[in-house]
Amino acid sequence: MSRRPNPLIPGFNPDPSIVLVDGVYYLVTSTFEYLPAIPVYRSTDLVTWTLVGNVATRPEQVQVGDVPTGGGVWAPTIRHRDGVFYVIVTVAMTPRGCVVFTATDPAGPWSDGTTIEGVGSIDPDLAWDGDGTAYVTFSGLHTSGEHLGRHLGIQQVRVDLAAGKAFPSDAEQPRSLWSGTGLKFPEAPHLYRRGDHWYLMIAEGGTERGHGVSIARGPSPTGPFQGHPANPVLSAKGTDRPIQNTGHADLVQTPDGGWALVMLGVRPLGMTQAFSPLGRETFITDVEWVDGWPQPSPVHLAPRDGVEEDVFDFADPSALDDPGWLAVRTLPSSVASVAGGRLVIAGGTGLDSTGLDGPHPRFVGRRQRHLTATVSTTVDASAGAGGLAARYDEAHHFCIEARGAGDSTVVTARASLAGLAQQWRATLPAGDVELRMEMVPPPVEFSAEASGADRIRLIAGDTVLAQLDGRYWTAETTASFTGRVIGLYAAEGTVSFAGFRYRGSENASEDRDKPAYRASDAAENRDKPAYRASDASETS
Ligand code: 6LW
Repeated sequence: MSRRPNPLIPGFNPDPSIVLVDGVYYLVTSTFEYLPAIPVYRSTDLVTWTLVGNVATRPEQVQVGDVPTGGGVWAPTIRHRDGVFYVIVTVAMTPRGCVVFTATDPAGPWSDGTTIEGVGSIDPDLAWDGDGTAYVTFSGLHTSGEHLGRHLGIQQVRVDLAAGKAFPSDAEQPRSLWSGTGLKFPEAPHLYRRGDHWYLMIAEGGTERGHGVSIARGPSPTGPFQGHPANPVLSAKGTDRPIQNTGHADLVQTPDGGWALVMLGVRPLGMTQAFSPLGRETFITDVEWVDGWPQPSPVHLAPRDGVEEDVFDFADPSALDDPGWLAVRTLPSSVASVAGGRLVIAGGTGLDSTGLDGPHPRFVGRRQRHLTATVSTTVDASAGAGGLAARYDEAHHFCIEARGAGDSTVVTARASLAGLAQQWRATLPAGDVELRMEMVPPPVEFSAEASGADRIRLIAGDTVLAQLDGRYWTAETTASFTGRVIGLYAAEGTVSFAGFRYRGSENASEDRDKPAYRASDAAENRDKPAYRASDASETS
């Protein structure tokens, strides 16, 4: 069995879809209310991935400016035909609805996007039959309107992609297809042709612990489909595997002529109750064909070794053009600018809407990709208030905020969850202050401390302001589809930052089938900062 890294694409990267074109893989994931939307990752070996761009780099493409939390860009599918790449996606709870974007280079630019009238609901897939007729197969969940929450199972329409319409015939109402074994939320359909069969793969059981992948096959893209006798063919439900919630998969051929599934999953930390700090990430597993059916292997944990670093000193005025920066409901360039070796953010005027509790925070951030991570910045808050923040959504974030106070700087650590907030304060000398967040997995032992998620320390200069149990900023507790995004923000006035540094690593186990955390790792880690220079030289 091949040993590809897992997570394949770590951090906030749910709902992966993948395409292979001329020996190159492109993979896209969901972004919800963040911009730019829909990252495009590129690889030639399914191991090393580069973020080459994003599909929606212009706000008009997705119109998420006022989208409610939980809405926005859900579950793209990427496909290729006749030299053109297609991404079809639902921009949930916005007028854009089901949109098809095209590009000849997946790094961009992508088109403005055409809304496909007649495809409501979520998780659209795009496939063509031998005649070139395009089929959109989707999950019939109503996300708005009088039937909000109603689920019509897996549905399909033929579409005229250029006109942006389901076929103009009264008969061409969405048709119901095979919808799994009866588990809740049949979704994430993808259609494939292999040999004499068309395969309809779906997710069912919901995107939490019951999640799984089920498959059916039939003679045509419209079916009739017959389910695999042993569905779901992949699920971590009820197992003690370190990767849970596996589902929402897409099938692809591997460089060696085999097959693989990419799918979403989470890495829960803790004990019987467990919590996933990074949200839903992208994983991969091998697939064998048995009696004409795809049989995925269980998904193994295999984190990459070594230390990964992103260091921005802002000497480069184009630093914010890096495609990994994200902002909330707007582009990073609308929130921040880089000048004179610093990143500058001006706080908003209406604090209710522009603070971290509001829908339009003055915040630019990057995905937390490792369970052990240190993020730091150097801030000058002499003309305002702002600092370092980790965000899931408006109701779930923590931060370290510096505020100029004449000949001193007041630093406040704040933890906010579900409308509750606690803060810790210290007074430091005026001028630049170093702010730092350190995240490490919990110890593995029977203790209250071990039953939570990661341990988080919020630090200003040499002062540890707060230590948090990370369980309150996880996929399981935030009710948000996003993941942890950590970055820089301003609450008031103008704040400037002399750098942004991210260092992440995994305590990879020798035995890749076992959880990555051992009691011995935890005991070693408990009382020390997440990184020492010697860690880097040992592992890189
Ligand atoms: C997505 C659905 C799902 O549309 O979660 O896990 C939804 N799968 O297929 C949001 O990511």
